[in-house]
Amino acid sequence: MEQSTFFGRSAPLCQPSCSRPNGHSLADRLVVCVATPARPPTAKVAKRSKVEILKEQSDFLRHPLMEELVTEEPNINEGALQLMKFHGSYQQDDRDKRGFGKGKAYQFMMRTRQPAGLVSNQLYLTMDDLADQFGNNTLRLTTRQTYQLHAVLKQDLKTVFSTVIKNMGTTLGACGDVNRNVLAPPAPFKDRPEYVHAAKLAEDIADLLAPQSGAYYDVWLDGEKFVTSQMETPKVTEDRAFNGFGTNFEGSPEPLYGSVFLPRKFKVAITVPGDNSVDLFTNDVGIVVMSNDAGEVQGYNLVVGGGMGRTARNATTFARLADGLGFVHKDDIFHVMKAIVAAQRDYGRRDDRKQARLKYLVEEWGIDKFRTVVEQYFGKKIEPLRPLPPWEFKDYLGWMEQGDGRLAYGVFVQNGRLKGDLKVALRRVIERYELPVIITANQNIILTEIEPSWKSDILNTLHGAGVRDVVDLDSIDRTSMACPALPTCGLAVAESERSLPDINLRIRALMTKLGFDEGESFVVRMTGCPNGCARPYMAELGFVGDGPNSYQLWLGGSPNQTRLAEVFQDRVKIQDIEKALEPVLYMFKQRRRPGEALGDFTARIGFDALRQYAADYVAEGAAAKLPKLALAEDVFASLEAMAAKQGKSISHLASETLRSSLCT
Ligand code: SRM
Ligand code: SF4
Repeated sequence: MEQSTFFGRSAPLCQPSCSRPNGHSLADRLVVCVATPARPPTAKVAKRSKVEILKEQSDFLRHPLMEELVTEEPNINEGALQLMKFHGSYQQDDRDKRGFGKGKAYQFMMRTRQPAGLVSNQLYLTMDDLADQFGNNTLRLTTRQTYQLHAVLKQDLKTVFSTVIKNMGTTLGACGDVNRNVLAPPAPFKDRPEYVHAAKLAEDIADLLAPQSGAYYDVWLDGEKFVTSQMETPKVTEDRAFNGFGTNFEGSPEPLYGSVFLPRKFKVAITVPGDNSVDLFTNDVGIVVMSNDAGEVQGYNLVVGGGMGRTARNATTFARLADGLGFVHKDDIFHVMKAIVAAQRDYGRRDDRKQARLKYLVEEWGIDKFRTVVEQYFGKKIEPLRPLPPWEFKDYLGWMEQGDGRLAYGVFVQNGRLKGDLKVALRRVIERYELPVIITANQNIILTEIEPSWKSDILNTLHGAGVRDVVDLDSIDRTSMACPALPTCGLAVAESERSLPDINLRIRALMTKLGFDEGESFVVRMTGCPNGCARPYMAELGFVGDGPNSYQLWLGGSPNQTRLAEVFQDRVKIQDIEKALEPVLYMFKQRRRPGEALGDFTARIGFDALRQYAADYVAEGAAAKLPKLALAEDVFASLEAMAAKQGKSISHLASETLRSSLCT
């Protein structure tokens, strides 16, 4: 029998309406009602951002979008484009085509929503066709296991949306102030129940938190509600309707979100102990499936308040790792998720969108106060976190046994861009063998349900298109990611996807010059602005665009994405990347501990030491241009021995020693 827990304000004993519809009666499960938390005062109208008013006046995301979609203009107005995000699309313009007097070349980006990155064969072929017919012949696999289709024209939107919906896809809630795509490991293993459970839970939570008003079908299917939305797990429907503790707006078409939805986007990732293929700590909510020794799911560890987004020169915005919230039992997961969402809904900032993510609420309140408020909406105590093994990053590339006699094959897609021969070859094998696929949170794709006898044909087809096998990949490429940035992203201040491949090659060349082994590697991530879409603040080496052709360098993230990086240097021009990196990499090579990763090294050694080293560093080849100095032989010999001992070059140690004695 579960422990009864009274906490917070004095609460009445539970009324029947408060018992959870989970089969337990009050006799065998003493649930305690807690009064609905007081909402922020209504007497004084709080200041609200413009987007809040637009949401409220939209009739649950319908107007003015419906009107704007049928005008002759190539674009839609501000009100409509804000609503459009909730439907899964952004208005953009091709920034390469901007020019004096030309006006903007308007186009739309459409994002799908696919819990756990699972894509049916039918949807894969549909998206592939849509990219050719209505997009720019490419598809983008995203860092949240979804597709982005770029360059759709306004007049084609309805065709594109309705085609996706009718082919078992959806874009509802892929963007906007709602729950976004729910991540789960792209593990194709049929004999690992914890992974199967994580993927199913991703789907259930996506359903639980999906907008309910029907506006999506009104806009894109003229009101015809498509069958996919009616197939949700019965417990999801039941728990969504439950309103024992003030999570729901009774009678509202949006029972959880209400008419103004959430203050900001909301992101959830699910994983199993030890597998950090989803960058768990960067999400608003991270869920870890906890099983017993027999492999039966017992419940979930929860972390909350992660996020990457920053704004340039605004120190009140920052990347943040999620904090441990606690453990909940298996049957309670939907209730606790609603409770967390309700806390963010009611207490998240609505006056300033730059401060509106859950991470700022958790930061301001502290995790204990946040937990207490969540418990009020949840109706019971959240238990302490249960112990976990260390985290590991898994990329799911190459051949894998599914555990049911079939195989899966993880294909590397540089920066997630499916195009050209690769796109054609993938389509060929996916169509020929009717393969479903999984998109990873690292912008790659996994072909699944492969019979062993198909393997050589699949490999021949892919190799023929230049697809590199996992063993032939450069290890820097393999774990690196870049966001789309230019030319489609309206917020980009620097290149990203188009620049990173070349920068990776330059980093590899520098490492070769410095004598690193060929297999030496670290996690490199790049974004074209500080918003952090490729999660650069978790990388061992992050490039964050801070101006045209200019980047901040971030160092110190861990290889398993559990530690935040810090900014090491601002405004590094793209042509000066080697100059900035060489001292860091040289010091790493000289002074690392056996097997130490770059991110762990830079975090251990500290930025002061790194910067001092860089200031004294004499780049290879540069010595010829510097003033010469003759030394007595015994001094040189001592210097040489000391330099070897300290892992420094002789010039470096000489400059450092002389500077400290002469320049104080
Ligand atoms: Fe992102 C906005 C692309 C994952 C943080 N993101 C954008 C927009 C829509 C630009 C805009 O608002 O006009 C970008 C569209 C670019 C284009 O041309 O396609 C964009 N974000 C992406 C994708 C495609 C990057 C990728 O390389 O895959 C990812 C799509 C994921 C998805 O399927 O939903 C993507 N974005 C992320 C992530 C990573 C994640 O979620 O794991 C983050 C950091 C985590 C987080 O949310 O804190 C992220 N995107 C942002 C932000 C900053 C949010 C903040 O809290 O400040 C913005 C700007 C905003 O929301 O105001 C943004
Ligand atoms: Fe655009 Fe910035 Fe996100 Fe890159 S990180 S896609 S530039 S918003």
